[in-house]
Amino acid sequence: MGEILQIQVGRCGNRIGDNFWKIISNEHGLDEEGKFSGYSSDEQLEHINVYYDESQGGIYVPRAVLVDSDSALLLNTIGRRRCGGNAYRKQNFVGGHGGTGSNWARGYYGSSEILSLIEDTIQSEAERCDRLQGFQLVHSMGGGTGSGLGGRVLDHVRVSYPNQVAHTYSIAPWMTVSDEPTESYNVLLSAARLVGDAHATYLADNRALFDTCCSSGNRGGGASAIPAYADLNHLVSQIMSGTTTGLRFSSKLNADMRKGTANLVPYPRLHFFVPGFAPFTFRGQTDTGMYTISELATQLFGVVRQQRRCTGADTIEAVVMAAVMTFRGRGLETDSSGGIPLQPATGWISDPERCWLPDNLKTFSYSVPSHGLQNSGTVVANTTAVRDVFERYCQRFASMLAKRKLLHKYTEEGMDSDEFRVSLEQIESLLAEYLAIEQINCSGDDNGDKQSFTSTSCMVTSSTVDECKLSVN
Ligand SMILES: Nc1nc2c(ncn2[C@@H]2O[C@H](COP(=O)(O)OP(=O)(O)OP(=O)(O)O)[C@@H](O)[C@H]2O)c(=O)[nH]1
Ligand SMILES: [Mg+2]
Repeated sequence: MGEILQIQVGRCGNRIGDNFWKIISNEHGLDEEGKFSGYSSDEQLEHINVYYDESQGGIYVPRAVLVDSDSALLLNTIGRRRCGGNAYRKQNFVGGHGGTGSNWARGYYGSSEILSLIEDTIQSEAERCDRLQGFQLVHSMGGGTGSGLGGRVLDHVRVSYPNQVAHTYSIAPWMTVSDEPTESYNVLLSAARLVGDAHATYLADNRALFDTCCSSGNRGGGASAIPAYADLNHLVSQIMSGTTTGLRFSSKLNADMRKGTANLVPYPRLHFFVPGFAPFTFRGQTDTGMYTISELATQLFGVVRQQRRCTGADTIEAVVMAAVMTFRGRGLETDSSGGIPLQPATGWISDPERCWLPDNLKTFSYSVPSHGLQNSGTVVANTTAVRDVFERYCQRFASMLAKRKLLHKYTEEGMDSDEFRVSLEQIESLLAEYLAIEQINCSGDDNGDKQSFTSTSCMVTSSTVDECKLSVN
């Protein structure tokens, strides 16, 4: 299978990217130096080339470019250690001389020196590949580096590698976790770029991650009841490991980046996915439980249904257009195509006449278990509930823009204030497209059959927001 290059940008992008490598190195049997010490080279190394480059001496090096406008932070957090298979190529660390101060424009229009270093590093990685299939950007949408410089890097790969696929793992901010006033600008400016430049965006929402950690009861081991970034990152990395399983391990239906999401995207712009993982575990904990497919599926459907949205007093239904579920572990039952027949009791409509996409629930199973678990499942859903994330920043963005608040910070970096208006319009039109889907859904299909859609939809109500503050480590 073709190779994938991960580009991790900014503090959040690098922390999560680093966690991802730790988890998958473990799943592929790589020790802390990147040497294979697993149980089955057939199973664990068959597709190792997708994410790792084999260097001299049998060391598997993560195919990653690590970028931060603040090089000290990058080196202090990641560069000084070599654990969990993170034998990064040291020349792939690209750092600048200071952060952006949470300013998208400084990240996007800032130093051309760092940009050309990044481009050169990407090029040398691409030249090492036999058949590069695509890029995977990991970044926060709230930080100036992750959003701005991350967006610039995405522009670059789309222009310079037009035949390759570009996916992003994008972390949406949440005010309880961080409340930099410029975050609303950064999120929407970033989202506007993702609409046109990414083929697929896995949207990890800090609000949903935080709520999941808060509502999951006793953390055990005397750990604090308040989730830290490391707890949220544990969940995101599990999701990333789950969503990339089909790219890294064999199944009857081998997937690549393009095929893996083809069934999820009815229209190219509507490519923002809500991901979920089951069973829930806290960071550092394992779960030796053996779950059946239907137990896991029930939890995963629950994750999708938990995506809630509230617009004023109205309760609106979010529509799940399509979803992919991946199950992992030994002894899972599959059908002849590698898929898993789910019981109708899970409440998913499979009638092609009534779905946004034919065959709108794909299931796959893989025998290699997730790190620390016997059985697990991951869901990726294309649901109109993502409006929730964008809407909560749209209003703030528009009101700050109307008062021209903090605009000078952006225009000082060479940004035209018109770009704010264009980005806002871009996101508003995206929201209108999602809304149109909900309205068609509410008014029924061509046959006027409203009831037929209700089981693919999630009732949305106001989400309970845990007000505890995040302790940042
Ligand atoms: N889930 C998660 N979110 C994070 C983490 N670190 C920061 N964030 C969120 O990301 C946003 C800030 O982004 P950073 O990655 O810190 O910023 P940056 O990309 O380095 O950009 P600068 O503003 O230039 O420092 C805020 O919304 C934070 O809540 C992390 O480790 N995990
Ligand atoms: Mg930073």
